[in-house]
Amino acid sequence: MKILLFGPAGAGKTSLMRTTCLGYNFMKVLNLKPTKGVSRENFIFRGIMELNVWDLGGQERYMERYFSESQRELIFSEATTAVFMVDSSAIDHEVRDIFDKFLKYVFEFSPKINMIYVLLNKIDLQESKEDEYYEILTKDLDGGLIKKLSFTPVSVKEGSAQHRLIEILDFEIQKNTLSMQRLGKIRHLLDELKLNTLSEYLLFNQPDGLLISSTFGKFELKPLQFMKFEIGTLDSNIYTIYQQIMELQNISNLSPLSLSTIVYESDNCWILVKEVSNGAVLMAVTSNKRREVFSSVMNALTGDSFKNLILYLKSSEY
Ligand SMILES: Nc1nc2c(ncn2[C@@H]2O[C@H](COP(=O)(O)OP(=O)(O)OP(=O)(O)O)[C@@H](O)[C@H]2O)c(=O)[nH]1
Ligand SMILES: [Mg+2]
Repeated sequence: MKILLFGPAGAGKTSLMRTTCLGYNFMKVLNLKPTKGVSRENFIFRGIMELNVWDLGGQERYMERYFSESQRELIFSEATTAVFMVDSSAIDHEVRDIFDKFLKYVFEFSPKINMIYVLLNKIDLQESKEDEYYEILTKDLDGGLIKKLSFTPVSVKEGSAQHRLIEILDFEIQKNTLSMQRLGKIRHLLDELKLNTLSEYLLFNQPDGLLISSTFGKFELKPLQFMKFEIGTLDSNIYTIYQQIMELQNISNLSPLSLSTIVYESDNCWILVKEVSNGAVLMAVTSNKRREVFSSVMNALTGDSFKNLILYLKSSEY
């Protein structure tokens, strides 16, 4: 799926893409350099849909190039989603001309697009004038055209821009038969894991941290911030102890420690977190703390249903 991220320099396009698709926090995008021309990146969104994001650097010299006769078709064709973003704290009347050209070429070269999303960004700033920008962008626009535009005041800093982009992309998932099939299959595999374990399972995508599916169905959750396990002091410590114990027991073939499952304990349940493959993290929440329940979850996480899930996630094409 080709996603166009378009708009004047400094609007926040790259910030939006990195925070949404790579799970970066805002601090990490504070000092981004301007994007040089076209930057294309691939992401797996929500674990089921491949995105090809075209993040188009907004400096004037690049704009001229995108609209030039030799390039416009390459840039604006075959897009499934088109997003136009502005910095509402820096009103610039010349952006209207860019916006008009953008609309013209998107509709001309990607005729399947029936909605263009306009994000009026940086409303966290006091000097933000999103209403004024809305007027500038829509003044004297044809009524039929306005119906094909969806304006949202947002802030990447506060998270509402990411929320809106996720909403837009979720809508694309719903329109995409293949993605819906994948989702159905994953849900089925989770339901199989759940069988006889008295636990609920949630599967998260990496790196965006979004919920792929769960035995509860789909619901709003904050993205999972999952750091890859790294051999730190505690781990290497444990490894040394483990090594010694194995020596004491005369076991020579020492297997590497894999920290693939973490267990959390609360007063009334266990929560197990396990990396499924590079791209996904599974969470199991038990309904109580009985010993049988714990061992049934451990069985599930090491058994065939889990293997089927891994195989499916590895095999499926987007
Ligand atoms: N206050 C505030 N700053 C933001 C917000 N979104 C982005 N910024 C900042 O705006 C600056 C420009 O962001 P970029 O993401 O590089 O903008 P861009 O649209 O990719 O710019 P070009 O690549 O030149 O087209 C960065 O310093 C961001 O930290 C926001 O919602 N609020
Ligand atoms: Mg950029």
